[in-house]
Amino acid sequence: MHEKYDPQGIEARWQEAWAKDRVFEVAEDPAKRDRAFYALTMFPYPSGDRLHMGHMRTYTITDAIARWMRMKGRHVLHPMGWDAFGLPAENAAIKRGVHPAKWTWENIEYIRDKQMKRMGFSYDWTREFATCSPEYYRWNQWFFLKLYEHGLAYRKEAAVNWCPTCATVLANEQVEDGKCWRCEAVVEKRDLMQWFYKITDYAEELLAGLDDLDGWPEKVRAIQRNWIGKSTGAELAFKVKNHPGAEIRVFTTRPDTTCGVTYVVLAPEHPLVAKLTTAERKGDVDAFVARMRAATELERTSTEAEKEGVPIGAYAINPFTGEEIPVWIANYVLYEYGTGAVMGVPAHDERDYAFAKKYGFPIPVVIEPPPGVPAPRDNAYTAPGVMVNSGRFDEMHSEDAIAAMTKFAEQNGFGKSRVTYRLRDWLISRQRYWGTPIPVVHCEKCGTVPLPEEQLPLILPENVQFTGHGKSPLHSVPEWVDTTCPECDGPAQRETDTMDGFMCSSWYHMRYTDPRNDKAPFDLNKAAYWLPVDLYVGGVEHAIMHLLYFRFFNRFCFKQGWVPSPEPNARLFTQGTVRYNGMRMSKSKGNAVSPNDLADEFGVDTARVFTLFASPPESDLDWIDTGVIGANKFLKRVWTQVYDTLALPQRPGEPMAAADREIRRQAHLATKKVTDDLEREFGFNTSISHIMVLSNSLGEYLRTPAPQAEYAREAAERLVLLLAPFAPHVAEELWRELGHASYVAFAPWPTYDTEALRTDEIELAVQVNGKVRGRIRVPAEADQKKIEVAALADEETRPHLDGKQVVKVIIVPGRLVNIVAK
Ligand code: ANZ
Ligand code: ZN
Repeated sequence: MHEKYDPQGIEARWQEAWAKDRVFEVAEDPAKRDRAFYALTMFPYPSGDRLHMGHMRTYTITDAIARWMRMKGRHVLHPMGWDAFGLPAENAAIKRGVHPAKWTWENIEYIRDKQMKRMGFSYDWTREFATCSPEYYRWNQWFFLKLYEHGLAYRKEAAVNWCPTCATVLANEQVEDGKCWRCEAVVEKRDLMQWFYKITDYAEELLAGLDDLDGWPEKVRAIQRNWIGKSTGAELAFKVKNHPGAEIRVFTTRPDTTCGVTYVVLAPEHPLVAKLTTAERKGDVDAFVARMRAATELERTSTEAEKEGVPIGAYAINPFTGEEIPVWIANYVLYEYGTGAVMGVPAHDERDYAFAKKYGFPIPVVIEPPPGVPAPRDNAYTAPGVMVNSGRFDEMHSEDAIAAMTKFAEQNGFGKSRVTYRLRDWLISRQRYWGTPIPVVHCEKCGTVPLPEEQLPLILPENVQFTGHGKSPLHSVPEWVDTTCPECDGPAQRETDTMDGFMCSSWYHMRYTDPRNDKAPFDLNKAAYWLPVDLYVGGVEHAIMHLLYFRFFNRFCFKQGWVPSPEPNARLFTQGTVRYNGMRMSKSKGNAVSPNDLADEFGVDTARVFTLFASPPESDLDWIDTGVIGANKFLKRVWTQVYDTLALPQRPGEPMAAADREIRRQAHLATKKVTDDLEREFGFNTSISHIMVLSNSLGEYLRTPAPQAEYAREAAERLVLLLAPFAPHVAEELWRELGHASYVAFAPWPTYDTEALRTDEIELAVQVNGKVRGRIRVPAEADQKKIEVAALADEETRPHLDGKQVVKVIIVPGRLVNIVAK
């Protein structure tokens, strides 16, 4: 009998057994279809930094759920893989001369073998893949071609970060405080032809779909709603004086304010700027435009940024009033949003008010506050009200005027109602090496030609130079770049942009359902069997980009009939961050707690239990070293208790005593509480504390004069079963010791007997100043305080206390309560 808890020994042994018996590998079994459960954690980027407990927490959360689901009889798919393309690999190549592939594969091996596997996560490792392998990224290329066919992939000019010294394009992450990460030269903007996915075509359905995602945190849905940013309003055309045929189209959410427009503003990039600027204004305007191009969008439009602009010398005509108003350009108008032009209404928009004050525009009021509401002093009135100075629309309610004026504009051919989204198309081009090559060629004769599917995968060449200078490293391989056109067989050049890494993570959940398929990205039946993902766990920092692209891709595939649901996952769980000494745990802050060190010192079950116990999974967690020791002591205690239980002599025929009834009650009560807490909100921390209570009760029971083997065993078995999702290795070991021949990982989750939960109650008489006034029923083990509260709350007794003050409550145990009142 090995009574000493030797975590490293048992952990290695059970991990080997799970692998040997392939217990977590799953296939599509038709008989289990209704019980299929797909648990997925956002897969890691195999960087040079090793995983710390902040990462491990996420995997532990999903693993605990996956294990719990198996015990509940679900058929669980729980995969793991590697989001393996990305910039750090390329930076390592530039800085240290290691090839990105070598660097990446070495990291994967370390993290998989020395870290993930050691934690005992119940993954089906046969489904593992890395997105940087051609077996995976060929399907990125295939999806690109499908999107292209559907008009959802296109090329247009867009700005990139450009380092003039290195003569190279920089990723956003390589720009630090506006300077190059390598040479610190000031970064410039350059326009290049780049590839985009037309996610804006899906804006409305991505927005509407959020309403049905009730398994997602409201916080994440709100972030996405805001990012998609739907605005309803009107597009209005302003004619331009002395420019017959020219029209400035503005987007406004407030067409009701149009009679109060005192200027019109174009974005500096707007094509009309060049056309409408007068000769006298050209110098100032060109200088302003150049300055704006150098600034980032954030700098230009942040609420703190001073609003500034210059007139271009042209005049627009208000389509409602016929008034002539000046045309300006200004920093705050975004070219990419709406129509890239706005009408300025100083009296009813705060930004316009400030701008008008600064540059001296008139501020005519066209909406009065409703009667009784004061107009603001020295500010815009932005709420609805009564229309004034607006001709035929006067006296209308301004909210009705929105529709009425839009209709008028429509009837008179100068406007229409319009919806705008803040969402922009997804720029997928990266001028880098370590990504999926975009499968198109550029032919002088045929233009842009997509590769035929049979030519996939288009393999990333290996022999490239990483200098950090000049064009993308792919340009250093002319034998790869120079090719023939699939259409005309003439000379052509390959596209040298690679795809954004988010492409890989947009459909990986589909690939896990059929990871070795070399005929298609996945088999439709397999996808239909497992999808949608039942539970997706990851960081809230992915609320926008990844989770939006993930939804976009899934919706695209759903439209083609490739996946069974429009949304990729039913439930989303975002875990809190792990802090150490008050700061977010990270390698760069030097406060990363290594899972390997914990495993060596305490075993991984301790690391898992502490991680889940220290705080609710959605909250931040403060790593406390003494807490780890506490978790370790708890497991040691459970260990000893199970062996003590096994050592009890059998005494058949013994009647059930009060202590026996109590330990049985505790065992069933813990079962109920853990089950309820897991069902409700993944309450791992409270679940573990219920298990601790059960362990305390078992300890007490074992110290009573005559504990019975039968009841101790029932409590011990439940202790082990309830602990199994959290501390799986300890649980497997003790389960075998308790005489079970199969894995606890698949043991049925215990149910509870409501009869066993009942406590014995006793009746007590309640006296007020010595006279019996009522009777109460309380649990036999109720303490003084509980009895007192129950007596004072008793319906029959209460009237006799009216107007009196309770001086003292005397309890005669088992018999009565006497309330002394004056
Ligand atoms: C006139 C007006 C009067 C406006 C008023 C508001 C209040 P959201 O809700 O964010 O969609 N706008 C339109 N296009 C713009 C652009 N490209 N760059 C910067 N601002 C732009 O905001 C829509 C409002 O933002 C529009 O309605 C327009 O100002 C401005 F009392 O038009 B409004
Ligand atoms: Zn051609």
